[in-house]
Amino acid sequence: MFKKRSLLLIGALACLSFNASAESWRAWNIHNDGHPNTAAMDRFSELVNEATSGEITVEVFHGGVLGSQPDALEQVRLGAIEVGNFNLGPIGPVVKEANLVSLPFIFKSVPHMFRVLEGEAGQTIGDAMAAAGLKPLAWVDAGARSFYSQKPIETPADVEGLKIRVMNNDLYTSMISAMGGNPSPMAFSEVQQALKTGVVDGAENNFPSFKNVGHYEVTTHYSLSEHLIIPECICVNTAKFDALSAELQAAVRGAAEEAALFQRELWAVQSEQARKDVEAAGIVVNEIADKGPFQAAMVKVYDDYLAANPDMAKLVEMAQATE
Ligand code: GTR
Repeated sequence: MFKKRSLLLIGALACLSFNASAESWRAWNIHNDGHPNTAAMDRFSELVNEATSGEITVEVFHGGVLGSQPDALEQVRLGAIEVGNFNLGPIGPVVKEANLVSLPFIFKSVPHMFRVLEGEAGQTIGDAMAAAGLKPLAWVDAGARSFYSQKPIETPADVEGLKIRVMNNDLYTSMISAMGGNPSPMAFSEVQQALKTGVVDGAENNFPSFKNVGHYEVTTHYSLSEHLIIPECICVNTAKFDALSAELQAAVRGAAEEAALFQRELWAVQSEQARKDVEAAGIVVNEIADKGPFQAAMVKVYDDYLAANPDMAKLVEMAQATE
C-alpha cells in the first residue's frame, strides 16, 4: 500500500515538474484567414511545438482579437503576450531605429529591403528592438504599399485635399501633409468603415491587405505609387526568449526562420493573386510611370526628419549605400 502511494506521488511530481518547464505562449496576428501571415503564424506554432517537443506551445490569435497593433506591441514588450507578427511601421514610435523603413522610397525594391535588413543596418534595428523588449526572430515580406481611393492618384497633386488614413507613425502624417493631403492615423480594424462612410477618402496598403479586409469593396482605384516598402517581423518578448535554454532558443528561432521563408513564398503567390482578384472585382489598377514627383515631394519629409533626428543619418546612408 505504502509502495503504491509513493509511486503515485512520484508520478504526480514528475507530471508537475514537466508542466513547470512547459510554457504556453500567446501570439498576436492582425490578419484573418486567407492572408499569408495567418498561414505562416499557424506554421510557426506547429514548428515550435515540434522543435521543442511540446515544451513550448504557441496559441495564435488571428484577426487582431488581442488588440490593435500599437496595443499589442506594448503587450509583447511587457510580456503580457509573448509573440507577434508585427509591421515595423507602428514600431517606429517605440524604437526610433525602426523608423528607417518608414521613410518613403528608402528601399528600391523588396529584395533591396531584405539586403539592408540582412546587413549592418538590420542588425542595428534588430538590436534596438530587442533592447526595447521586442526581439525580432525573422523578417517577413509585406510587399509595397500604394494609395487607393475613389479616383486615381497619379501625381502628388492628386493627394491634395484628400483625407488619407495612415498607420500610427508621425512619418506617415508628414508624408501625406507634404503632398497637401490630410493624414488620418487610425487602427487597421476601422479603415473599411471609414472608407465606406467617407470619414476618409483613401488609404494605402499592399494588395493582400487591400483585398482581405474588404477595402477594395469601398474604393475604385488602386494607384501603384509603391511609396513604402515596410518589412514585418516575427517578434518575441526579449526577456522570455533570453530566459530560455540555448537549445530552446535555437529551436524557436529556427521555427521563426522557417515560418518566415514559408511566408515569403506564400506572399509572392498570394499578392499576385490578390491583385488579380481585386481587378476582377472591378478595381482599376493604374501604373505610375514616373514616381519622380512623389520622391521630390518627400525631400521635405527627409529634411525635417533628419533635422529632428540627426542620429538617424547614419542608418539612412547605410540603406542608400546598400546595392
Ligand atoms: C498591413 C500590415 C498590418 C497593418 C496594416 C495597417 O499591411 O500587415 O500589420 O500594419 O497593414 O495598415 O494597419
